[in-house]
Amino acid sequence: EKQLDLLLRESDRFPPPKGVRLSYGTAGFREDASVLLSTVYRVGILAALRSLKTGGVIGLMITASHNKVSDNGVKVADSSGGMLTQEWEPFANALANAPSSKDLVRLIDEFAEKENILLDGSKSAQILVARDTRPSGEVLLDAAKHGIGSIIGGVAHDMGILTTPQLHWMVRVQNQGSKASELDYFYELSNSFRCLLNSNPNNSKLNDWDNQLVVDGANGVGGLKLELLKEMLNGLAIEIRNSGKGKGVLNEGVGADFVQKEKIVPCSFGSQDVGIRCASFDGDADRLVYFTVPSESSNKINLVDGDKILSLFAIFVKEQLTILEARSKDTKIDFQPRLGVVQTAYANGASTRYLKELGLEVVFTPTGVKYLHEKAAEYDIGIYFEANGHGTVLFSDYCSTLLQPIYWELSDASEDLESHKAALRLLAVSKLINQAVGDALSGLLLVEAILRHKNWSIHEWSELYQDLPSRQLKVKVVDRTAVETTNAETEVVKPPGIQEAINLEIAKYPQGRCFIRPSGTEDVIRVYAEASTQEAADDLATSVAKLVD
Ligand code: 16G
Ligand code: ZN
Repeated sequence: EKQLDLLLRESDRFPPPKGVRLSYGTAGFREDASVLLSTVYRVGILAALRSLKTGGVIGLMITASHNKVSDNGVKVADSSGGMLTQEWEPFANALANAPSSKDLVRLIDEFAEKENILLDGSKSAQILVARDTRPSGEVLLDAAKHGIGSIIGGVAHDMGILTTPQLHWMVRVQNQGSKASELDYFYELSNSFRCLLNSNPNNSKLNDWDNQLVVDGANGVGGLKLELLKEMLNGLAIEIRNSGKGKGVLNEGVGADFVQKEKIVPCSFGSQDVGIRCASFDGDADRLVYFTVPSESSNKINLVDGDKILSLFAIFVKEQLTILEARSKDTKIDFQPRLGVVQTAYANGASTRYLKELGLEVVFTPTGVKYLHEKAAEYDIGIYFEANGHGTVLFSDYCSTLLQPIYWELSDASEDLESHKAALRLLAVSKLINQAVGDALSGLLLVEAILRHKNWSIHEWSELYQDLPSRQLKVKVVDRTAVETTNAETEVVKPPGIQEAINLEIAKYPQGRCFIRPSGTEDVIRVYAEASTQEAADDLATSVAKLVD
């Protein structure tokens, strides 16, 4: 057969590396870039098959996010714009690890038959491919195109250098039948941002808004794209450092992961920034954290992490819903959306407490965007964030279809400007904030719009609650799969006895909380501890780490 011959011939050109076992982890395949050629080629095949199966456009992104510049990785955006369906992960693993071209072709043939995918070229497969700024990205992208081309009917659309969330957004929007170029993305963000500013209750004078915003672009794609978007945002003064245009190395001493884990200033920030509102992206711009530099004498920062961004978004959305609810009798539309908040065990205990005190429904999932996203999608408005800065706000179809008519009815029926503004604001948020995946660019604009709306400085925002002191450690292990957890990773079920020992440690510390989990991206067991003082959190983490060793 033509198809299988083509696959056999092409895949011979991309032999798999010896002695490397690959696994489609929480964020796709990730390794040293030098061993990834065959993997990326094979993921190209997978993306084409996925497109044939769904009948939609699929995305293929080449990035290793916050990891070092010599690493790279590949992940697939499903036709919804979200992560690849978990049902296909075992197939992804089997493909990547097939020892020979023959094995590979047999796997594909069997899988296609099982999934009823016709390999006769009768349909086309459309894949958007993109990469971050890593130098290794170019050849890897080429390998991906070869993979896509190895499926008859496979068409690769090279989108060049993008942030991961831009690619997810394009896939989602294109499958909804709308235009989805980079310019369309920038228009959507800047228009909805402007709309939010215009609906400001204080009608705050743009230029009066004294404090500057300085953004750390992690020397990556996020800084480059913000430079472009910035031009379309009049009224928001942004200074971008580590923009990706200079000499700095991607993710080296910079970026959201560094800032959040080390809690010290990134390169090119320092005493000149004391008190100023600063933000940091990760290497592919799907994470966002804020911070301030508290004093000239140290390099420590005051971190405003994903939990606080989540809290800010939740306050704002809830406020708009409350305004709408008060006027609901003015519309014939019955609108009672369920609002939910999704966190992981890494969320600072103080944030969870704060959110619950606001009367919000808070639920937990294991680490990894795919789990949080799936859970948040169960609500009419679901807000999810990992403490590390990845998150977004999801609006169900129920919401997006009702908000527009509610807005019109309210504009006719009431003099109460606030209520129809509230509907307008929620509509604008649903357009501004990326519905496919967490997005540092759109998250940044939403934070900025809400701070203006509330007339809050970063300090007022940061003081919503005080984080409990926490400590993270990692323990290198031979086999991380020996540890199994349950209850959103808060309890160990295997090996037996460990959880009881952890509980005994926790009991020694006031407000103590601690859990261990196998990393989804490295061969380590991670330890997280929280307690009323930093010393206690450190001690708790250290003693639990010893239990694992
Ligand atoms: C990946 C995940 C991130 C998670 C992290 C945990 C995605 C897109 N990214 O970067 O959400 O926080 O892994 O890493 O899902 P760990 O399992 O090594 O702790
Ligand atoms: Zn990332």
